[in-house]
Amino acid sequence: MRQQWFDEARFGMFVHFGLYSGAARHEWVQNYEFLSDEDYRPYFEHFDPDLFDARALARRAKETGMGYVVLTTKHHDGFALWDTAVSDFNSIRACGRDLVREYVDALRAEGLRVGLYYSLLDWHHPDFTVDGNHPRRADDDIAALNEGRDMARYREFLHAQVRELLTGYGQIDYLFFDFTYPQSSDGLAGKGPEDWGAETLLAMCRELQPEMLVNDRLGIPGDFVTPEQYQPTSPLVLDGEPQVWEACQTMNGSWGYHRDNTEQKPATLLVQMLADSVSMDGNMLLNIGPDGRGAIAPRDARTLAEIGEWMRLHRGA
Ligand code: JFZ
Repeated sequence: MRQQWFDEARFGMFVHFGLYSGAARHEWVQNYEFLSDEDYRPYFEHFDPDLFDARALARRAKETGMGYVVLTTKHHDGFALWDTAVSDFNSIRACGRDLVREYVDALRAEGLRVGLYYSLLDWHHPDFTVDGNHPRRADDDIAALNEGRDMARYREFLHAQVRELLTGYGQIDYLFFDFTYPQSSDGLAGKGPEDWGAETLLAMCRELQPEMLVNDRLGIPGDFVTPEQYQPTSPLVLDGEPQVWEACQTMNGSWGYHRDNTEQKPATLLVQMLADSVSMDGNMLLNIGPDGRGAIAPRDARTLAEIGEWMRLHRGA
């Protein structure tokens, strides 16, 4: 069974890190505040993750009792944390580092499974059409803005980037695509499997990384389903088939570092949620958002330490 390691691990760490971490007010900041490329540029110019320590991160995940980690290689803002050849909007250009390389090496050194998150949305790419989820959705003439934009070209770019991730970094165990939205928040048309070339993309994943688990947010069935921010109350079954599932959860309501968000879930609650997931045959992917310098926020570090303590006491061998 391809997903045996995933079933056995039950608990993983999600890491949201990118330019928005420097803004420190939610990973959708560019969208929420209607920021143009120019407005957003300073976060690129000043990106300096001097405290991003992949080894420390991997050790932290392991000490918390987690079996795998999932890093945002590119979030909706389009900024790539690796040395991508198809865009200059990447971490090599910003700070001279391939953070995906550092991350993958660190996980392997700690014996953890390697997960990547990749955003299907891309607010930076000039061919990604402006829809209701786009930072420029409030522009006067969206039709005019979209005239030169061509999702077929974006698709090529998207497939090229995923190919880079699946060929340049050895074995990848897990891929989280994000996400398909038939309608965006204000009721405008969304984007779906046809926009992503989902079937072709999934076939490429199978070809390049046959053992890799792929989630369901391409809008076509994958290897596991991804309830977000809620806990299923029974095992998930579809057409009589038990589903492999993973709930992803934030510590405080924002995925990217949010300095002033203090609604931290206590470790006791998170442990309860993990136990609930496991009892319903599911996994839990618990998120941290390192700050703009790449450091794990002290409040998150404390929570992880408390969970780790519980895991050591109660998980057994
Ligand atoms: C997405 C992102 O927009 C968000 O920033 C974060 O990365 C999260 C893990 O994923 O948000 C979603 C995606 C899908 C759903 C809800 C929020 N959904 O299917 O309900």
